[in-house]
Amino acid sequence: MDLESLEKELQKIKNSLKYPCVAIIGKTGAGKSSLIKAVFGIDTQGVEGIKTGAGKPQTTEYEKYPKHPREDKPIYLYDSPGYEAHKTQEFLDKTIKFLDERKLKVINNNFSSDDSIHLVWYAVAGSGKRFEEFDKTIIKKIKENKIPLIIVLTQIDMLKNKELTELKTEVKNYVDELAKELQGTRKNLNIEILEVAADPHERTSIIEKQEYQEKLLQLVDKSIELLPTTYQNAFIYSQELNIKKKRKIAWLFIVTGASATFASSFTPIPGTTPFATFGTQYSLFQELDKIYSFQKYSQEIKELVNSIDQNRGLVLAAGLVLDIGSTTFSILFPGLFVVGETIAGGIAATYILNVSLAYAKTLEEVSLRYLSLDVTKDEIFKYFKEHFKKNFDKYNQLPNIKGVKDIDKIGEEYINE
Ligand SMILES: Nc1nc2c(ncn2[C@@H]2O[C@H](COP(=O)(O)OP(=O)(O)O)[C@@H](O)[C@H]2O)c(=O)[nH]1
Ligand SMILES: [Mg+2]
Repeated sequence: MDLESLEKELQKIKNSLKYPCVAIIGKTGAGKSSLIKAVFGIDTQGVEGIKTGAGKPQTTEYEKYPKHPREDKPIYLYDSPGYEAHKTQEFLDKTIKFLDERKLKVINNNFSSDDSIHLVWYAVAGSGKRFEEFDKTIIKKIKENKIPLIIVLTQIDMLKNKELTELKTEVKNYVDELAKELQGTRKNLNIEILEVAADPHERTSIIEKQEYQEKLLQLVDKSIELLPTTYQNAFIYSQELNIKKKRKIAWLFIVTGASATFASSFTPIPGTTPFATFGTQYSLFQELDKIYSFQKYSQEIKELVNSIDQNRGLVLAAGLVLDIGSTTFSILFPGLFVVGETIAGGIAATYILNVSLAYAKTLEEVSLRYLSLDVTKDEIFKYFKEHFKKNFDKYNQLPNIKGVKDIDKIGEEYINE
């Protein structure tokens, strides 16, 4: 397999992901940065483009973050600028201007992507316990500009049940009033009201934490639903809470790797060409690492790969790196040394499919298990190894690939598993 052409193919997939633009608007201290951190794992404190929080220089303008597209998170975020309590009017003016400059343009029934905002999360601070006039003004503007909107009641762990109910009722009443004014309904105007606690206080019980996690997941799912279809995949890729939905994205990359391998008829004969297949595998793994936000561990896996004696080939490579017995490989490819050219691509593709499905599935399991827990790297690696082995054995049962249709079928089963 020609590594360069595979990388080109993988790049094409990445280029096909259209970056959604999500604006997170709300008062200073409403919990916007905490929300961004919880959903996307992006730390905006002190990062280029977004500087808010106590003691940090505050930007006074809406700034797109990041300034340049990032490969590991295909998304753009706008965090509304921080402002001092008495400068409400200034904040309001800036926000209205911002919304007008970037309203979602509908051209021939298609949404144009240039500089428009595809979704707003409007944060209403639970801690403030108040839904204010300027909140209403901004929300109205968002809807006049036809931007899908989720009103997010934040920091709900700081509210008593009664207070939360009151705040919710107040917001709902306003939205209904607005819907009437704009001659629509909450539903067809694409307005949702959700509640979260992105960074609950330390005394929160584990059960409550899980409930809050569930609420954040609802925010993610609603966001996907409200986004124009073409931006959904990149959003799924970028968020870190709905892990299962990522399978669809992982498959886009896996199928590319498998198909390219199939087409190239490359034969992964142990002892002769291990690194070519490893190249395919490694490029794919790197892409999968990003989808599951596992990049910080890529290096370690790479070091394992590099430590392998090249001459001992794939059998040992697979065995050493990922702790699989070498027999697995000979069972997978019994006729390896006698097959003709035409089946060769099938064998290579079967191997790539097997190993990358096992890898993606393992990342999924690791992510689900450690989603909201603080665990050590060693624990993650231990869990990873065990599960990879199990998954490799499982996908090893897949029939050998004889054509591209076989690959599609495996994909369908994997996504719906
Ligand atoms: N109790 C509680 N505190 C929160 C929550 N979310 C954020 N905070 C705290 O509220 C403060 C402001 O949050 P931040 O995300 O910086 O707000 P921003 O100014 O809107 O970006 C910080 O001290 C956070 O730790 C939450 O869900 N519960
Ligand atoms: Mg902030």
